Amino acid sequence: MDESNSEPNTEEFEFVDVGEDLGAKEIISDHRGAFGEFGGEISKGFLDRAFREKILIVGVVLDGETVEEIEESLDELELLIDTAGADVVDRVIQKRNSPDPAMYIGKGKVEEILELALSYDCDTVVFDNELAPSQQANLEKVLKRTALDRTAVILDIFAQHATSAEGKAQVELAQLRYNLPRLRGKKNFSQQAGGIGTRGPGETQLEVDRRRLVKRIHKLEAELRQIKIKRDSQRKARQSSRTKKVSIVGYTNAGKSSLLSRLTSADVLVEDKLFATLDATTRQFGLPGGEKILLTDTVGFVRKLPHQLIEAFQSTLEVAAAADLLVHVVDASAVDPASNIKAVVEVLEQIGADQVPTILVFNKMDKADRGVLASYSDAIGVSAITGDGIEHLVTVLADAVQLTSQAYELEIPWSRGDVLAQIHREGRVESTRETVDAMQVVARMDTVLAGQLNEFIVGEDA
Ligand SMILES: Nc1nc2c(ncn2[C@@H]2O[C@H](COP(=O)(O)OP(=O)(O)OP(=O)(O)O)[C@@H](O)[C@H]2O)c(=O)[nH]1
Ligand SMILES: [Mg+2]
Repeated sequence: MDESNSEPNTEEFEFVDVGEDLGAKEIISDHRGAFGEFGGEISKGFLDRAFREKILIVGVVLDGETVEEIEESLDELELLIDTAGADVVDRVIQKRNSPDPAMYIGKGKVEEILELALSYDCDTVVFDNELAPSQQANLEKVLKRTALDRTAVILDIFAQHATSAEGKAQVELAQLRYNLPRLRGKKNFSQQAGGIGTRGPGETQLEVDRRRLVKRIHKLEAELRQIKIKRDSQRKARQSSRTKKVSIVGYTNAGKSSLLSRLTSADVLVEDKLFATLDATTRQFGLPGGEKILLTDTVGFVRKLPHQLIEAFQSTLEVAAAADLLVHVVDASAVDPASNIKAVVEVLEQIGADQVPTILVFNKMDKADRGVLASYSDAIGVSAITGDGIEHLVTVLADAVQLTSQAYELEIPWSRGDVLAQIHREGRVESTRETVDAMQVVARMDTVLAGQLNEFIVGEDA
C-alpha cells in the first residue's frame, strides 16, 4: 500500500512556527497523538486504558473569570479524568486576557508545561478549555505528547458508559463530529485493505479517511432517526397524552437515579461515578391524590457539557424540555452546590428546558449541613439513601404537578353525570356548587381534557 503522506497533512491547519528547541531534554518519540490514528472507526478512546495515564491539567483564567472559578472547574476536570481512568499529577493555571490563537496559552507557558510534563513523565496534557483543532495540533507538536481538552475527556467517559444501542450510537456520533475537523495524516496511518474505501485517483489518505468518517456519521444519524421514530410511536402507544411527565435533572452524581429508585422502587443503576446514567429510564409513579405521573431519570450535567454531546443526545435530553415539570436534584454535600446549580441551569437553557417549572431538591442531606438550604427558600432537603424528606417531596411534587394544569370554571347540566365523573377522574375538582339546572365546578385540567370539555367551560383561571 502506498503510504506516502509521511508528513502530517497541514492543509486545514494553520501551523504556526512554534520553534523546535524549547529546552526539552529528551524527546518522546512515539507519543500517540490524539487524532492521527483514527481511520474512520472509533476503536479506542482518547485516553489509553491499558494503564492509568499520568496527566497534567491546564486551566486558563480569562478576562471576567476568577481564579476560584477556574480552580473549581479544574477540580471537576480532575474528577472527570479520574472517572475516565487516569490520574492527574499536577495542574497549571495561566491568566490571559484572551486565548492565544496558536496554542490557547502563551508560548512561555507551553515551555513551562513541557518541562513539567517531562519531570512527571506524564503521558497527556488536558486543557480545561475547548481547543481548536489547530491549537490542539500545535500543542502536540511542542509538547510531544497527547494534548486533549475537557470535551475529549467527557466523550471518553460517555463512550465507556454507553450500553444501549442508542446510547452507543449517540456517543459515537458525538465522537466522530469531534474528530472530523481534527483528522490529520500520520506516519503510521492505518493500512488500507483493498476494496471499498480505498483511495480513489488523486485522493490523499486524509481525504479517504475524512470521507469514511462522513459516511459513518450519516449512517449513525440515520440509525438514530429510526430509533427515535420507533421510540416515539411506542411511547405514544404506551401513555395517554394526559399523563404528566416529570423529569429528574441535575448535576452528575447528585443522586438522580437513587431518587428515582427511592420513589418508584425502580431497579436503576446507581453508582458513585460521573455519568453512570446515559439512557433515560421512565417509571410510573402514583401521587397521593391518585394521579399517575411518568418520572424519568436521565443523563447528568457538568460544566461546559460539550455541544457535540448535547446535539447527539438531543433525543435523550428532549425528555427534559418536553416535561411538564422538572425535579432538579442537587448534591447538598458538594463543595459548592450553588455553582453546580448554575452549571445545570446553563445546560437547561441550552436544551430549551429553562422555562419548565422546576422543584429544587437538595439530596444527600444525611451528609450535609442543613445550612446549605438557607439561601434557597423553596428548596426541599431529602436523602434518597435514608428516605428522609421524601414524603414531603412527594407532597410538593403532587402540588406542583397540579399547578401545571390550569383551573377552569365549568357548568355541567345535571343530565351529564358522565362528564362530571370524567372531571373527577381525569382532572382535579377544587370546588362545586349546585344550581337548579347545573353543577358549577372549578377544576384543574390539562389542555387535552379542557379541549374535550370545551362546551362546558364558562371561565378560565378561576
Ligand atoms: N450519602 C448519600 N449518598 C447518596 C444519596 N443519594 C445518592 N447517593 C450516592 O451518590 C452516588 C451517585 O448516585 P446516583 O443515583 O448514581 O447519582 P446520579 O445523579 O444518577 O449520577 P449519574 O447518573 O452518574 O449522573 C451513589 O454512590 C449513591 O449511593 C444520599 O441521599 N445520601
Ligand atoms: Mg444516574
